Amino acid sequence: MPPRKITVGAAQMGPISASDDRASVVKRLIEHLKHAKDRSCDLVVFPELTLTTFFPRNYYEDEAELEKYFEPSLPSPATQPLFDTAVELGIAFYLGYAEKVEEAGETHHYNTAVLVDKKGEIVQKYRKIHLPGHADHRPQFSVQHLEKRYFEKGNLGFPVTRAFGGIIGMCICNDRRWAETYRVMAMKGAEMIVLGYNTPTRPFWAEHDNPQSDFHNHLSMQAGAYQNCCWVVGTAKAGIEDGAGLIGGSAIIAPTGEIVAQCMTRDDELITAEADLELAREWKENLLNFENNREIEDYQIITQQAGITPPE
Ligand code: ING
Repeated sequence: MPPRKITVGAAQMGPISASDDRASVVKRLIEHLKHAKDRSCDLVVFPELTLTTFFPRNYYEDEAELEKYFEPSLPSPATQPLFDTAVELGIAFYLGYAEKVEEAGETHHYNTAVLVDKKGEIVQKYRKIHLPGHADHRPQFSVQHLEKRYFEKGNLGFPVTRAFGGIIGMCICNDRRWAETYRVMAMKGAEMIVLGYNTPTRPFWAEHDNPQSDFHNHLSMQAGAYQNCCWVVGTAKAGIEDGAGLIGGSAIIAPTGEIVAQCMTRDDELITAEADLELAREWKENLLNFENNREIEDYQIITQQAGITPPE
């Protein structure tokens, strides 16, 4: 089969402080788009919650204080310049943000990402399903991880969409650590899965950094890519945000599981690759052919229970 190529960019963002306004962040995102244009990118992947600091690290007593981190619409006045520039340059993008939405007369809050096409239209929305951390305030820890408090579980499933001559899936951060995330989208035909992440160097259950943070980050995405014959693009918000560390390591991973491009800093850094969506065909059709090899009668437990039931 002739190659089907997408030139994709992972636009890693360095730290965003709680005191940084959206205009200054959007300016940095636009700089990324301009560099991506110079490298003929079709699609740029920005991080999770990329318009603000990673605010789930903080406990907010004051509701109004927390609400400041949510977008009541997208595009919003602050993000419109990003959409306008993307259309001008003819670049599609994935953007992670905190979504506030009124549905059936109720207000909901999600950790959301959208895929915006080259005409500036939102062609796919995803709301984060695997929300890590805790809902209760844990003052004994210097850093919180309150995604379970601030966001509802996503209600849009794991969608895939036809775009750029292929089929694109999306997820967000912690989703990448769960094998089911990639499998569901691959079973819907995903050939490239794009995601953003904010991964603290210090896990919310410990008062010490996790020395395997970078290894686990790449392991999760490389395994997902290889076992599902998908390209995986993971983009970090990185660096020290108001004293709290976030890993970098943004990467573009081929369906072979190999990292073809990786960020080397914890700052704003763009990496790009020419992704041939046909690269995995021989694997998809042979060794990892789902139709001929998956034994679903033996997998029932996976959807029948969440936890573990060991033998007596
Ligand atoms: N972040 C983390 C992630 O899965 C986490 C959750 C926190 C993992 C601390 C490890 C240590 O990458 C988000 N935002 O899901």
